[in-house]
Amino acid sequence: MKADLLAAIGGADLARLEDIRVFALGKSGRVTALLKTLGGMSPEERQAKGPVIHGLREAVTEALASRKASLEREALDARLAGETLDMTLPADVPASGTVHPVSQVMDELAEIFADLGFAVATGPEIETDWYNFTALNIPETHPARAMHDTFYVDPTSTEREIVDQWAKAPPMVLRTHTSPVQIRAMQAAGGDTPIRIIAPGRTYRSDSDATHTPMFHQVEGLVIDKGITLGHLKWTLETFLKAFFERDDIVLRLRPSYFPFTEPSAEVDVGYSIVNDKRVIGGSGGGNGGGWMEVLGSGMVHRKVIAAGGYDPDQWQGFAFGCGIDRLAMLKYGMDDLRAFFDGDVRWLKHYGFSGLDVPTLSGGVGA
Ligand code: 2NM
Repeated sequence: MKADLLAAIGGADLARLEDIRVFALGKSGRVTALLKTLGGMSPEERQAKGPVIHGLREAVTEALASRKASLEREALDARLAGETLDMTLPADVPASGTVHPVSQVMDELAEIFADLGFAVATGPEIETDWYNFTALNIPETHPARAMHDTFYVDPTSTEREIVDQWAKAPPMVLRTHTSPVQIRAMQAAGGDTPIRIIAPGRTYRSDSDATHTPMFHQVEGLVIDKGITLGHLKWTLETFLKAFFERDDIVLRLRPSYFPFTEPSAEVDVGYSIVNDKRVIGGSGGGNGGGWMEVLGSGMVHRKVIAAGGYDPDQWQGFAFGCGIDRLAMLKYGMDDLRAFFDGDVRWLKHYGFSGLDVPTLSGGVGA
């Protein structure tokens, strides 16, 4: 039996080896059966046959183990011989993502205004008519409320949630600006603390051409305190624009204008110069072919808006401003078609995308 088993083991592959193990050493295996006979033997017989049977078991066990080890070594050797690694091949560089220009500009805004003590505030994109219009002194009859400008949440929708909401508090709109965030921030502050915030985010208007997309990004700023003047507004915007465009020769012009939520209101123009036949922000504002470009809307927050935010307008004043983030990005990074911003074409992103490590601060240099 020993000779037969050892011969079989010597010629077996891995699967066959397991069969042989079960055949010889398994619960009802041949060697196991022999071991069981030892119990019924006389002491003399057991003394004679015991070592032989145990020797058989050891020999088979050892042969199985050594055959298994040598088969596994052979398999590994074969694999190593087959799988060669060419260390001279160039490394596979993983594609790295880029920061979208709108995200980049949002980061820049947050960084610059953080240096001026402004926090970033956010709020819902689906708003009530009250937060989007009424609180901002935009009367029922104002053209900004007309259907062609504002996206109303569909009152005829069969969506249960929308129908319920409409029944409770009509009507809901996609916010047309981020100003409702400022009203919410004023209410949250409780009417007795100064406020310095910017509110960046998505806004929606029913408008679409080369310079308008139905969804666009806006940033608005709000300061509420006692004794705030137009001077604070102008200094803040000048400081911001110098940091944002990374130039010291920024010139500003405040032009009287009208917004329902500010009084007085001013449009903010920034001077541009002509460099290589192109408009570049900085300098001029008139001479050498340069001129003015409108970049922001601004003003002193209207008494009614201060009151809607829960502040006493006889004690608290404030200034506010707003502008399109997409437009700021176009101006700073020389992009021309706004629609390309939201096409999701990665070739465009490859060209204009950012590493995310070059955010300017007030003191210049790379942001923390
Ligand atoms: C602008 C222009 C002028 C503005 C006003 C407010 C608020 F909430 F305080 F009333 N937030 N933003 C504002 C003022 C926005 O965007 C062209």
